[in-house]
Amino acid sequence: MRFLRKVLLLLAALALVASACGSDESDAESSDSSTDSADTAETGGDDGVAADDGGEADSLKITFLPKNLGNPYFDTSDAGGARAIEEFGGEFTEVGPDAATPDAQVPFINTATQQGVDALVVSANDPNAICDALNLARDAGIAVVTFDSDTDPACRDLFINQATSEGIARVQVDLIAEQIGGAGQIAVLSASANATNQNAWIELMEAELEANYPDIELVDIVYGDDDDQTSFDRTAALLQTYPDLKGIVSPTTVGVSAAARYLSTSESKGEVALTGLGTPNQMREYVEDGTVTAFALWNPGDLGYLAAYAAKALAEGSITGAEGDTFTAGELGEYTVGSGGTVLLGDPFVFDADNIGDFDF
Ligand code: RAM
Repeated sequence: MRFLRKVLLLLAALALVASACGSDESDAESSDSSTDSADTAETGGDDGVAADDGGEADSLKITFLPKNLGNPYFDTSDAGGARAIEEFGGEFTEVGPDAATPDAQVPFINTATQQGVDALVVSANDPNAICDALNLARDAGIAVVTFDSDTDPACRDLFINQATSEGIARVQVDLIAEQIGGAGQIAVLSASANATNQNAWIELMEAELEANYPDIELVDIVYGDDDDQTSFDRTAALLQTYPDLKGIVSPTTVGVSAAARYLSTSESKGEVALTGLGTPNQMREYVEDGTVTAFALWNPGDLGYLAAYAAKALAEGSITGAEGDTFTAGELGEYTVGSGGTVLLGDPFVFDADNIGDFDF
């Protein structure tokens, strides 16, 4: 099997070289914040891959690829992944682009494929742009897990979903409705225009508004690209363009914290409500100063932790990603693969002034 794997890796590497020739992608901008596992990775030979019989791996090499680096949400989720990988004695690496653009992740996937890692854990910036690269990785025997933001399901083995999309949409709509008294104009400040997760949530938010809140009008959806300054500027522009705006929903931790920072020193503080998906540490000061009353999220650390254990189970061959497969995710316990190759972490959680002090992430 090792020979077969090496042949597959070689073929994949050749295919990558061929595809790189026709692409303007470059590794020049690559960032790698690996926990420096390279030494151990090499001294153990190139088959940290587990036995095909599902036995324990000596040292599984698992690479986390977030939407972008420098985003505290992914710092927390990837730290959860690193903790899990340390628990089971694998090697954690984190790589990623600076900007959350559709195909910025492709060179990182290709590099991981050439390196012959055992598993890739990816939050996709685009449902299709990274598909071919992911499938090349899979052809080379690498387990591909998406978490947080999925690709086309045909390009991965499992998606680790933070909460149901319906639940994430509903909690944000209910929060903004409550905060603006059930009527008036609202806008959405999203992440990047192609983000699979935000787009799924926005579509369901629109349906939820239509079904249950006829007096709320969604006047605009703008994109801050999960970039702090862009999100800050988009917030300013929204307030200027829509003087009657009652509220903003930002389903991204980068967007909601940048919008809160803008609002907190503007005339609109307390006049324009803001909610969405945020981390307690980024939102704390805005809850304390009254800019924001409540927002939602899940535990990103648990999400990364669960994704790492799912990657381990796939790489070891103890699951294939089929519906009904079960695996144990360390201290989080047992999980079952649901339909469409997804594993659900749990329910979204609402943070407010009463409970935010209990959280530190
Ligand atoms: C940002 C990213 C991420 C999303 C969170 C809520 O950090 O867009 O994908 O899940 O917000």
